[in-house]
Amino acid sequence: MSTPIRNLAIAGHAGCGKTTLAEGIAFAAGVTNRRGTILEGNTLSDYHPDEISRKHSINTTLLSFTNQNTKLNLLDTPGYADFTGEVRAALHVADTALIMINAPAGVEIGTDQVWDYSTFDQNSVIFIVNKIDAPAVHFDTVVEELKSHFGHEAAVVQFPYNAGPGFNKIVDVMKMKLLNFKTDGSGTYTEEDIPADVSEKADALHKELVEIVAESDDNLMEEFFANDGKLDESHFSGGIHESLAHRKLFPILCTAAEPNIGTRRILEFIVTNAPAPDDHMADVHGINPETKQEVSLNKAPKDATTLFVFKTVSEAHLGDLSFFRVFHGELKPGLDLVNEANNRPERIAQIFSMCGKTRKEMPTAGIGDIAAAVKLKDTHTNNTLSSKSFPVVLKPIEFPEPVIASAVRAKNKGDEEKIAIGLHALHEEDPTFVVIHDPELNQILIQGQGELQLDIIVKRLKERYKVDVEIIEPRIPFRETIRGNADTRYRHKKQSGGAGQFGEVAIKLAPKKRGEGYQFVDAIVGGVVSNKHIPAVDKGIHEFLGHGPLAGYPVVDVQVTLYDGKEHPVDSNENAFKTAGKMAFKEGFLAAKPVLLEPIFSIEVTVPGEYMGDVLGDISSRRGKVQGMDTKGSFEVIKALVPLAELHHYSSRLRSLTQGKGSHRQRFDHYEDAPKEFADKIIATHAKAGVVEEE
Ligand SMILES: Nc1nc2c(ncn2[C@@H]2O[C@H](COP(=O)(O)OP(=O)(O)OP(=O)(O)O)[C@@H](O)[C@H]2O)c(=O)[nH]1
Ligand SMILES: [Mg+2]
Repeated sequence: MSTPIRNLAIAGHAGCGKTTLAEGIAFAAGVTNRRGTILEGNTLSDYHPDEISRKHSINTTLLSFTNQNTKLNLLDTPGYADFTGEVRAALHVADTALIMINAPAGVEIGTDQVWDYSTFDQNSVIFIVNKIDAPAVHFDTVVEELKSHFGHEAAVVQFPYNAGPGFNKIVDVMKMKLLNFKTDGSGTYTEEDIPADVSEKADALHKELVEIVAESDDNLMEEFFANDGKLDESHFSGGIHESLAHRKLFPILCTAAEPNIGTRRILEFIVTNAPAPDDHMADVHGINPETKQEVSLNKAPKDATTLFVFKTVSEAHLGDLSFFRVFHGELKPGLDLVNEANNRPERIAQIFSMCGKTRKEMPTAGIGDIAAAVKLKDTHTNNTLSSKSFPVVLKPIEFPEPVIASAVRAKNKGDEEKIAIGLHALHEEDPTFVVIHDPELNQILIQGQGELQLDIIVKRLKERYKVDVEIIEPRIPFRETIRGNADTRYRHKKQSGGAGQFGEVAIKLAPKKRGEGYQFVDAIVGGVVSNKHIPAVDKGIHEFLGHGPLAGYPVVDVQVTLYDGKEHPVDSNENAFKTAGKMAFKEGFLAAKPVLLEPIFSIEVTVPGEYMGDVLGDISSRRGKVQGMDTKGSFEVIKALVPLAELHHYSSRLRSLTQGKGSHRQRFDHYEDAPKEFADKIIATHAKAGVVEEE
């Protein structure tokens, strides 16, 4: 029989202790004989130099190891909002989410976020309340918060006996024992009787747990009553496993990962109770790329293989690694699969079991397993590889939309192409990082989840592609339009040597509604401008629309009516009418109360209530208009409209205003007249730049 597998992702708000816990679990499983720490920078999962120097995780790290005859694939995800794409990807392939909470802080915005992701992916959830050794820990309050945020399926399996500094005793209401942990960092514990002062509490919680689990196991209640209101741990197992797999129970456990209290019991708990891959994903569906019909992997032939790539890493010392989960069949080196995204064949070379930066060659990866492959030719994150006999595309990871944009400029001329190649490769590695070459603004825009992510991208670009760029403010895509009407006549006449140029037009300009665009109306009567010249007028104006007369930005929403003109039998031609149209338009536009339009974004800011005042004040100082407020759990959600020109660095500002507890999303909403003073500044800057250009 093949080894049972447990796929777990540790997720939670930044700094709650995920990496420290992962280290403790690996240590308890015997992977290492010395526990690394964040302070010393020697943990298994934060091995990247950026992670060591910044003291927090940037990448999801896979720690695979075997314990008690079970293979654990533990994904340690970063908590910082900038790297939320890593969390989404990890939860997409994990069966169980270990959602960690920083006890002194309670449910934070990052907790809520990962909960939403785990709900989306229907992961089993185990809550781990960490840092119980910190001063001022109110465990019961955290439990209340968990229940009110995530429902009454959140049930206590453990509570601390001596919370606060020196914490080392946990009451386990599944075992109905006091777990007394050694304080020497070894993580070992002895089981003792539950002390009398908490026995009533333990009994009540034990009963609560039994009642929840009994919903998935009919016999449990009878056994419970027959046994004097107590159930042996072994009787729980089947029920806990079932309730977890069906999201009927979200057990709450507690730890102090740093001093290694509680960790070993977490390892035992997940090995025994966490769902196996086929408990959680019993029936995976995908789309047959040929028929476009939904297909079930359960219907795939036994010898067909399907795998999904959820992460790509390219590092100098590791080479290109594609992290995957096997969803059907078995993977062996030499196997030929097809990448359904581009219909190209991929031959699997070596496959590796990963434990941080250590990799160990595997002869085979079975169904449900998570591992890494090297040297895939043309496979990226979110691609499905499948056998020819059963082509399928699995549901992709839904990466979040970018929340910030910056622009980059090469420090050295001539590097542009290398920069483009490098940024493209970095996007393949991290799909939440988006590169756009904006021809209108003539800038390379880089977009992502936060400034830290973009800083790291720039650093990687330098390290790997040896090109230096600086991050600059992106130009704002202003627009120009008119608020009034105008009527102008323009004669273009040139008589210099040879053939002359003659074209005269009279046009009326009128504003149109936002979004209606440019419209040309031919109202010539009596053939004063002959049919063959009329399109030239339109064309001349059209060519001009890209660079408006006010400040060089595209012109939108103007109606132009050509109602009169004159032509010359010899000198009139297309060019003459193009020029006449253009010049008439320019004069008319400037006479028709021209205005500068600026893009307005709608933003949604989520913050704990206590920061509302500061955040609202900041929004109004950015010329923002609040549209509404809502409550989501213990957070306030503010909706507002803010000009893009005022949103630069907003995510960092919000982070500092709320001590990292606020987050925001933004998207383009509409264009609006820029306030006069602001518009005048932009127009003046443009005029100055124009003068420089002409010099
Ligand atoms: N007092 C105390 N400190 C802890 C505990 N667990 C972790 N820490 C400390 O908290 C800090 C953050 O720990 P990490 O393990 O890096 O937390 P993380 O959740 O992985 O952080 P990110 O990956 O950046 O989100 C480190 O300084 C740890 O030493 C704990 O149980 N008690
Ligand atoms: Mg970490």
